[in-house]
Amino acid sequence: MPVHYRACNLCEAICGLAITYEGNTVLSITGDKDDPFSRGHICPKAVGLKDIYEDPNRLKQPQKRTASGWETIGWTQAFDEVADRLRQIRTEFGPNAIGYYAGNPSVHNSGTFLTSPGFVKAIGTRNVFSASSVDQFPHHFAAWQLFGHPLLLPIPDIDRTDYWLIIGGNPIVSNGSIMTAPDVANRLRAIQERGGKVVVIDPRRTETAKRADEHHFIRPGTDVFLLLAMVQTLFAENLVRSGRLTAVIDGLDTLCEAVQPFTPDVVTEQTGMSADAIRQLTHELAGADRAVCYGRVGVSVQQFGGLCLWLINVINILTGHLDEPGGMMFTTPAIDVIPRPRLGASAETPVKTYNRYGRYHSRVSHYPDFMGELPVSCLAEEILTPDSPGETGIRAMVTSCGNPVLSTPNGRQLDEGLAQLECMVSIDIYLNETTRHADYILPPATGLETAHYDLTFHALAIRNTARYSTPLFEKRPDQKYDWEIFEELRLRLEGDVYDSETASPLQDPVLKIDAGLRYGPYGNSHTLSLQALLAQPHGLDFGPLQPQLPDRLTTANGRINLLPPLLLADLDRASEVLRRDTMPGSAHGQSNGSTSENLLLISRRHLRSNNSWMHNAHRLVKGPNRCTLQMNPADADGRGLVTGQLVRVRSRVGAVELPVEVTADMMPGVVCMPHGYGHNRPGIQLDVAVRHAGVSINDLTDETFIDELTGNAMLSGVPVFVDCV
Ligand SMILES: Nc1nc2c(c(=O)[nH]1)N[C@H]1C(S)=C(S)[C@@H](COP(=O)(O)OP(=O)(O)OC[C@H]3O[C@@H](n4cnc5c(=O)[nH]c(N)nc54)[C@H](O)[C@@H]3O)O[C@H]1N2
Ligand SMILES: Nc1nc2c(c(=O)[nH]1)N[C@H]1C(S)=C(S)[C@@H](COP(=O)(O)OP(=O)(O)OC[C@H]3O[C@@H](n4cnc5c(=O)[nH]c(N)nc54)[C@H](O)[C@@H]3O)O[C@H]1N2
Ligand code: SF4
Ligand SMILES: [Mo]
Repeated sequence: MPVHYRACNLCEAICGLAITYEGNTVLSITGDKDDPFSRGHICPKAVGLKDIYEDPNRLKQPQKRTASGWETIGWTQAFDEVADRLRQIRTEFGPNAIGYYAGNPSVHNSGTFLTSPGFVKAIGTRNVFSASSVDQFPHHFAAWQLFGHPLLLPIPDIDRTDYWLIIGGNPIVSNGSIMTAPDVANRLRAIQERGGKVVVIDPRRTETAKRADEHHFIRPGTDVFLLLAMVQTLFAENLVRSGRLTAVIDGLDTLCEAVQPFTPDVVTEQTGMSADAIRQLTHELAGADRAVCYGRVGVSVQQFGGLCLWLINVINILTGHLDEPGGMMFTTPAIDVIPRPRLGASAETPVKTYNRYGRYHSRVSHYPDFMGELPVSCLAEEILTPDSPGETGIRAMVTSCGNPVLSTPNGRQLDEGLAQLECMVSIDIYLNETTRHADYILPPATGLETAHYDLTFHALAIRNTARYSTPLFEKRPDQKYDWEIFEELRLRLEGDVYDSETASPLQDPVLKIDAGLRYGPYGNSHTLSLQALLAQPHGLDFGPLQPQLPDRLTTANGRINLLPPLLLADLDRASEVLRRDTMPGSAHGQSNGSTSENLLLISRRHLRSNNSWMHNAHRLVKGPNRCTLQMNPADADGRGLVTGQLVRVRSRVGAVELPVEVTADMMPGVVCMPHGYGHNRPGIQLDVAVRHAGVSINDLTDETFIDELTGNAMLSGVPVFVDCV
């Protein structure tokens, strides 16, 4: 039986797969034991690739909304009509009248990754949004402020660490994020087997917490105070050892002074963590030779996400754990997209620094842009708020690889906004909660039908690796690749006239991948190329991460400023909240109505789900209902609730009903539900998912709760009220 080897592109772990097949049928999907990186590991979602390939609901040809329902049309008609509609709107109202939203699979898909930016540029709009602002803007912000470029993200070297502090991440379920590490469970166990320790800080006793050596509950959204107290302790107890980096860091004294008020005792009440526990953690982290402090979605989707990620980096720097084996390190990816501005810089041509922040602002709430995007929390208001003098709102949307109706705060409001658009185009494989509003759906070939090089996740991996996957199955002649869709639309939108006869030919992005490999760090001297990778179907491992500071810094002066002005200013915002006790949901917080009984809502993931879009794979959704509200027994008893009972959860923006699940895994005062459910909207074509509809957590999250510094949504710690139905 033939076997096809490829990387799974469903999550960040990029596991190697061995797929046996016959003709056009997948017979089995197992882990590729010869993949040096994933070593045979896979999770249950891998079989989802077969389900997606075979899914009768998956769209393969363009769909057009007509008075009598959806109509299948040809590709040329679809490209021409979409381009005409968008061009008309651009001519009449200007480019900003067209909005663009890119969802998560955009970065799991090299075709989209390499060609969608050209299309967005051809539209010329500033109204660009993505899932990054409900996910990892704070990581990019901190990397930019400290190291000079938002993509220069440090990765925890967990294979060589002896102390792993995990704050707001659940890698046993998520399989790791901003840390491509297939088989986290065994890597975590290896830390323990070599005498190391794993500590988790999380308002829920997660699957990762259960395997760790220690777990501490923390009140949602208060990590900034924990982290400030840790930095304060490092200074106060003389634990600062910045080692090799001492020569390149600035601002140590200013930082020491700025954190002085935040002693462990001062933050205890807010965080719910004892001062002793905070001191102990700090001593352990500082005392371990090889240690790393790592934070992920839980600390990013907060009111002070930017400060949290900055502080996590600062803690690693001050304890000598940045750019050292076993600490936070930088990758040397085979294709490196981060410029090296210091190369060739001189007095005449000074270093060109990154400046894509605050160059323009959103029309209604005046949020600053970051990385060429605006916060998705303000997308709905940009559609729904009438034009202001000299500035038009969004009248048309293009979505690609995204389901923002389920994945962004106050999804109901966005639902309403999308329904009012003059034109909407979705590049997507499903007719779902978001794309049901489209006038055109353009479905690309996907998964097993496509070639893939993981530009993003090799750059975020705990080892330097590279792998190229060829398509397993040929796409049908009437299907298009994502890059063909973006390129066809780009060519039509770039000029005022488009002539298919004279238009330049489309360029397969594989050429860019080949060039990237050849000119990358393993290219010229190590002769890496596409050809070389094709000969290595199990992928290549170039070894562990290497220290590379200060050379890798892209800051103007080649140094690290520990307390950049934007963060210093934001520290005042945090101090003020601590002083006046105005966290959302706190006694004096800005919750609705009576505050005495509110609970704080957080989210969770499940091993068998992938954000909002894999609930149509019957093998992944079978079993007990997973869309439940987890609640601590003390909170349940107080409300007379037992497991299985239907409850109504209310927030400022909406209400949902779902069964309660009483569990001591939740911190008292905190409730938790999964995100990505809510497949109960009319007009969607997801036959399996609608039978496991659940309700959407983002019908409760609040678009006005935002990290003002970075523009990231605050999804954690939303005040809610829970009553019996
Ligand atoms: N409350 C709460 N909300 C959250 C989160 C949370 O933890 N809590 N997590 C946030 C995070 S981290 C993220 S990343 C976002 C995700 O938010 P989104 O990216 O908006 O949502 P997804 O569910 O990933 O939707 C993926 C879409 O891509 C489509 N798709 C799948 N494969 C392909 C393909 O090959 N090509 C194309 N064109 N389309 C494809 C699917 O049909 C689906 O419509 O959600 C965020 N929302
Ligand atoms: N199976 C599966 N895997 C996935 C996904 C999926 O949907 N399903 N999604 C993928 C995506 S898009 C991403 S971005 C990654 C995310 O990867 P992770 O960040 O590892 O995953 P999460 O489950 O979101 O973990 C966030 C943790 O933060 C905790 N938390 C919530 N609020 C707070 C808080 O205020 N403070 C602290 N300290 N902790 C808090 C939550 O309880 C949760 O355990 O996972 C990816 N992998
Ligand atoms: S862990 Fe992620 S990459 Fe690995 S098989 Fe599961 S979904 Fe695919
Ligand atoms: Mo994400």
